[in-house]
Amino acid sequence: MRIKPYPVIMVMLVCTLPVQADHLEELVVTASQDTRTIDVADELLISSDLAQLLKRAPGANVNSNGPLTGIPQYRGMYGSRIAMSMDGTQLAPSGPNWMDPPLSYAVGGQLESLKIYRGIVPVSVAAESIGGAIDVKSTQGEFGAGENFELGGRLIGNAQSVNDSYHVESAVYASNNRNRVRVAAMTENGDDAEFPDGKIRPTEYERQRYDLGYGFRTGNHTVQLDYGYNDTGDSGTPALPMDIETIKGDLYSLRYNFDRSEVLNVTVSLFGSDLDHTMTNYLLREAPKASQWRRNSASSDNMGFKFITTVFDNTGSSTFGFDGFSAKHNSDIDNPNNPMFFVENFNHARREILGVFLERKEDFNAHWSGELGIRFNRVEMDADKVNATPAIMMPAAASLRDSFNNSKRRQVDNNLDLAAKAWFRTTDNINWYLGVAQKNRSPSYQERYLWLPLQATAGLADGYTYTGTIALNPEVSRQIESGLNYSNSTLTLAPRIFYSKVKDYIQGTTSEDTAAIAFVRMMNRQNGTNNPDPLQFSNVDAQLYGFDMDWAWQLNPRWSLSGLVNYVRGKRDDSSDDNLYRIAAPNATVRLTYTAPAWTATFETVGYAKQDDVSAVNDERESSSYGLINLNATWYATSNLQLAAGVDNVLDEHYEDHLGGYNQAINSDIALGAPLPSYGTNLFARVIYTF
Ligand SMILES: [Cu+2]
Repeated sequence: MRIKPYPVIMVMLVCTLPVQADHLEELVVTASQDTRTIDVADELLISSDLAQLLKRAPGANVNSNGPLTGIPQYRGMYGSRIAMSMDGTQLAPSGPNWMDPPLSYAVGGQLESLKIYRGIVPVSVAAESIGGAIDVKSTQGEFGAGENFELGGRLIGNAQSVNDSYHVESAVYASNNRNRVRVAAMTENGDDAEFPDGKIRPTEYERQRYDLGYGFRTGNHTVQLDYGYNDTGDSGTPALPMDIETIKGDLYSLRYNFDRSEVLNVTVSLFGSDLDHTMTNYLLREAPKASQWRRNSASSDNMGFKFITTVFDNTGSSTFGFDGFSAKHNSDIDNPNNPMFFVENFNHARREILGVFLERKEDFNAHWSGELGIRFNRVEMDADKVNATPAIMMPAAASLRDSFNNSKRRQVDNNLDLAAKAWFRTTDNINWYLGVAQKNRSPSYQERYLWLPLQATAGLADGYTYTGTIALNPEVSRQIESGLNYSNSTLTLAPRIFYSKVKDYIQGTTSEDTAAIAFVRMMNRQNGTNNPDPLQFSNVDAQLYGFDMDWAWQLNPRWSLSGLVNYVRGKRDDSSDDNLYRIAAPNATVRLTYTAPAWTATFETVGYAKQDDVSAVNDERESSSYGLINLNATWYATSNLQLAAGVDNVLDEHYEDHLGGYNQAINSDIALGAPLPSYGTNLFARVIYTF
């Protein structure tokens, strides 16, 4: 991938506003003071999992349970702690194990940019952003200059050797000065991936995606209507107890924008999605005996809106607005060999959030600037009564069902978020930064309403069954971070240190529910399994702290060096001295890039330290250090044609990503419960043709 040092002007001029990628087409990762924008079009991402791109921003990483399931991690927080928006819309995954994380609904080639907020997220950006925020923008096509329609488009194809996969997509845009239309389609397919000692089964995947968009513009007003259809077929998730059979999703959004540059900007959006998902433990992996076949049919119905207004004045801008999002989840388990068997895993589990916010950005003078934000959120959750065959047959399960059905399941949380940031520019080269915030996250529906011990944990993939706790408190994080942005004509550095104290951090703890423990032990006797006693989602206290930095050094007009350094530590902050689970190991990346007029080439080394700060309660295993070498080159053959090729893991290193989970599928090459190995040497090539 190409990285050039961020020009001096970027850090200097962009005091409070995120830089738009299109202003700086040269850059792959665009830095502003508090965001990193990855220009997806220029980015050489071959993986079908867009989340892998996050590894190119400081502080970010990915929890992976399969080839399509990357769950963003940022500074040690992950899952629903990270807000994710796509063109201003959001969605809740249909899978109770996050087989379809929100980011999996974004299609690489149709994206303009992937923006990661650095550290404390402005309250205007997302309702709940305790751990960070990611903002994805798709390419809508540009309005034309005159009344005649112009046609353009893009064709992208790539292939990789490690899993014999291909990916083909095309987008066609037609537009004049008032109308724009977009039609796009994508198909991709991969086989089980190889590692140096065999194959990782099942990691095959198949997915299709279709998109339609229409925009209308008159004067300063724009209306945009978008529709997307996602169709994922058989796809493996070896770190989880089941594999994806289908994920079918309809995504809608309607957006109105009024934009008078530097005066007033108003956006109103309405959006929704209908996501349906099935998964099984018998189609892609070796099936258990007939009585233990399980199929889970799950869905989420999502609806939301956002109204946001920004008024600009001489010294800054004020943003205010309100937003809402509601998600309704169902999840039912059956056994195709036994029509009598059923489990109502989640029955109309609902989560509704309404928020109102106010934010002020101010340039006080040539040296000082700041941002102040306040947001109030009201979260209301509820779930309907449940039942299951085990609850009819076994007293322990009956007791769990009855206590769930007889409890007050409706819960309301009132959460106050605050964020304050200040920048102080001492010289033309250095900009100091200090930020403090209080951020909340109300529990997920799994954390509150998982009534029967199951591995339905939004993708924790620790192999434990869990039960929820209806009365959980929201997590409250109090955060402080500091750092500086340094930039001269050849060198850019942006180090940050951060510390968060999280009150009521939600973590699985050893269950004290005798019915839940009895149920798991009884199932073990019945099925000949040896699942450990269950965990229960509980409020504990935690702290997370660390350091991250990206840097770039232009050696001369042709050669540049760039890289990342990340360190995060997460541990309990209550009577337990345990560590937090699934925290990225310390790591660093260094890239050497040669840039010629028509091509670039990059030599990349990635090093991960061992992770021995592991969670005892999650039975997390320590992981070893490793180093990788990756190579790639891009040739801009003509103004319309771009060719790229490369090799990842050149030395075919056998290594285990600490965030890659443990094997739960029978495989002669990898023992059950062993850490899943990462991919071996991968040759890849990509063609982009623009017309
Ligand atoms: Cu699933």
